[in-house]
Amino acid sequence: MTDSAAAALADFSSTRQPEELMTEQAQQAALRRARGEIPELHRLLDEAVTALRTSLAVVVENFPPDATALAVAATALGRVDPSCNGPVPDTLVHDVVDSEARPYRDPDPFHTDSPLQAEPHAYLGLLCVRPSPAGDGRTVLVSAADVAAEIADDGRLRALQAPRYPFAVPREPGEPGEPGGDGSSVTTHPILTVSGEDVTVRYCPVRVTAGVRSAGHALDAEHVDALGAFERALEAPRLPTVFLLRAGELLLLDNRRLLHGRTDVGPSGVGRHLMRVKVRTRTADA
Ligand SMILES: O=C(O)CCC(=O)C(=O)O
Ligand SMILES: [Fe+2]
Repeated sequence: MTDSAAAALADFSSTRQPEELMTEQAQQAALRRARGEIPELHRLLDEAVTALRTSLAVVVENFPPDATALAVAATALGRVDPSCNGPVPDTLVHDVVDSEARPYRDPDPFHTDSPLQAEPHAYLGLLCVRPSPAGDGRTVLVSAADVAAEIADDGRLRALQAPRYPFAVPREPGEPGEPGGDGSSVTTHPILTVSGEDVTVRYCPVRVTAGVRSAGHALDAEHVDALGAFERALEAPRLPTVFLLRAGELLLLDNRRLLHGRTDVGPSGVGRHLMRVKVRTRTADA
């Protein structure tokens, strides 16, 4: 994005708060105005949407570090959903901040976001406000299609497609027991779905590991074997794309066709800051 478009978007955003953009109607109205007032933004967003559909991820450079600007741009992809974006309800833009403590600085292994939802969010936007000065905390991406090709075995791919994989649902604070500990709080889904050329994925290692451990949801040997093959494929060193998101870079990604994660963050990386939005498409999953 050019300096002048970035300045115009920052200016546009300075007169609006993210709280004013909670409804789809307000989001669309703001996007229409921004597109009208900033023709270069209009073109850039159209290009980014097209690139995202074909490449599954796109980085927009020189984006203003602003929550309203992020929400307005993400509206080009669909409805920016304030529900289920981090622990606080009604969060349009969630601040991803690496805390001093482990495990926050440990590697964040490959996952998709919103894995417990009936329809996980179609797209994510991650805007880097401040990277780790040490250059760690790098972003890793791998496509569901590449993982399926790595697994290669039709029987295993068929097994991964069964809606039988248990994802542990964390309990509300105050509820007794471990997540998924007694099998009562588990939701089951396919992990990898191959439909012609289109391969989609839903996976979160913490949730699946706890789900599989839960007594009431024992998987049979065939599905355990397929899950093992999936997890090994995620470790294949040549598959991931690894890069450092720099300040002002906005990563838009397809949350159903890519898994994402990040490498570990050393002590000097505390203060790394991303802003995150989650986007639903009108048909839920077009
Ligand atoms: O910290 C990162 O780079 C990724 C964070 C992440 O996975 C997320 O916010 O969904
Ligand atoms: Fe994530």
